Amino acid sequence: MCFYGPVSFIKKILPTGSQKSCLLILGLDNAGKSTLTDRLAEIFNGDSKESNNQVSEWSFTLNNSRVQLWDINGELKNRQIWPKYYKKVKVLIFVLDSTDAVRLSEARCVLCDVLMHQELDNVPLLIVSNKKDASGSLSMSTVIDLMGLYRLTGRDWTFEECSMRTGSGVQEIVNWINEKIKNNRS
Ligand SMILES: Nc1nc2c(ncn2[C@@H]2O[C@H](COP(=O)(O)OP(=O)(O)O)[C@@H](O)[C@H]2O)c(=O)[nH]1
Ligand SMILES: [Mg+2]
Repeated sequence: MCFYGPVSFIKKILPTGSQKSCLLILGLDNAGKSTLTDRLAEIFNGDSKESNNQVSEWSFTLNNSRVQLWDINGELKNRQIWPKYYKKVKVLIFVLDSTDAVRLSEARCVLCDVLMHQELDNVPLLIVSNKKDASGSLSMSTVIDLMGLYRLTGRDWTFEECSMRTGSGVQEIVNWINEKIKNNRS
């Protein structure tokens, strides 16, 4: 099923024409995107710009640079709005639920589809394997294997294990964002 909302609503949730560094957080529903977004918003002292069922938008300052963060809903019916954001994206984070082996194969297809978009060719990618605190969380090597990441070559990508619940790995994500936003400006 596809999402067809009123034009005015779609315009409202699309990115505006600012020159900010744009950070996009994608992944399947229930992966932990919004929990990560809340943590980042707190750490970076973000201002909430928009929040509805499709997208949560934040703005913050990082090393004197304005950063716009979009956390977009990962349900199937909402994934068709993702490409509307790709043109402006400078940094991409893709969140996985490391406890859900079945949906990792779905995540693999979805990530593969995302990376087919040429607008994202030179965009640094961080793949976050979330929920490391939970029982049944799969090892890094298993997640990499199930996601087929050994085939992901020719682009700047990194893999990070974390738990949004305990906070483990969050600092590494923050460091990665800092580094990539800094590189963006130079
Ligand atoms: N155990 C555990 N649960 C988490 C973690 N991160 C998020 N969750 C839970 O997973 C569910 C989905 O999280 P949410 O951020 O809404 O996912 P989203 O759909 O990707 O935005 C919520 O019940 C969260 O509390 C984590 O690191 N560990
Ligand atoms: Mg969410």
